[in-house]
Amino acid sequence: YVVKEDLSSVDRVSMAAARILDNILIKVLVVDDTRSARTPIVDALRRQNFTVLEAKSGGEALELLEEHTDIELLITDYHMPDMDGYQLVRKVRQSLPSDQLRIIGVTSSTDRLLSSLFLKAGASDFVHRPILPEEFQCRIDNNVETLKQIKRLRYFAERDQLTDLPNRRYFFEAATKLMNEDTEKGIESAFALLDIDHFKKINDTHGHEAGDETLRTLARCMENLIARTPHLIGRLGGEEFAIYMHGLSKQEAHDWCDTMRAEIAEMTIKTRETTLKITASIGVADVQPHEPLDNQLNAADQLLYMAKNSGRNRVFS
Ligand code: GH3
Ligand code: MG
Ligand code: MG
Ligand code: MG
Repeated sequence: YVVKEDLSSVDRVSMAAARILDNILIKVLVVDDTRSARTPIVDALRRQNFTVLEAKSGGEALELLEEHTDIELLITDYHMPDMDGYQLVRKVRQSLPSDQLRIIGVTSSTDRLLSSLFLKAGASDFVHRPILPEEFQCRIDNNVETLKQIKRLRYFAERDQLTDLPNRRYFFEAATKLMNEDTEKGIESAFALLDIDHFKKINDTHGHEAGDETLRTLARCMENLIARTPHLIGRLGGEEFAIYMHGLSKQEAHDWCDTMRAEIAEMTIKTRETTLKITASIGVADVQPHEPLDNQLNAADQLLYMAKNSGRNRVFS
């Protein structure tokens, strides 16, 4: 925890620079029917390095939001011919909540009621015209900071602390979504459950710290194998990992897992005091359409149990 006032001016400059570099990743949509009103806002945002899109109407804005699902900030005028700012915000909020999209309404200072209309419709904030650059900057900064905090919280809520892999909760959510999509499109997919063999012995012989290092090394190994695939991995708990293999038949999933099993057996784990080797057993079950995720994983678990019983360091499907 760093108190801002304690930072040297160099730190402060580099922090500001880092913030501006970060902005390039943030896509902003500016909606106004009048070009001369839109341009100063767009220019100010571009100077701040934001990636900026423009729309001349509410209809155009809705199309752009559908096409660019990564837009995170919407700045919209109130008075526009086809759809006013209030209607636009109402429509947008039906599908995009404020943790995904921040909305800043722009209202003329002659009608002060418009700002409360914007907020009622679900806008995160508003500015009055004529826009004061200082105030505009603060409102942008605050909303961007909120977005960043949400991302940080989401990251930690979805990750396992020890291995940094997706955690059980995230895996269940994401795998259920993928599974339903694949089922709907008729795409074959499969689940694997992986469990380290005799992991307790590593803890007992080399200590818990060595056990933790083993889990981290295994996680990096599996992450590398998954990196160029559409598959999803998660740590379900302890020394048990799940993989959703998108687009693979049972046989293909079996072969893919066997390659992974062989890589794991080859891998050396460097702990503070020693180098270790491990093996793992894997159960692979193909997705049964319309079965809940729990049942799918139970099927993989039974196959994992059989892999353990028939000698470990093997894949069962
Ligand atoms: P098997 O081959 O049948 O799977 O044997 P095993 O020893 O791997 O299985 P068992 O379930 O008996 O032991 C799992 C051990 O994993 C027990 C537990 O202490 C350890 N463990 C679970 N989570 C962690 C962790 O986060 N860090 C460490 N170091 N150990 C963990
Ligand atoms: Mg207008
Ligand atoms: Mg286990
Ligand atoms: Mg085990």
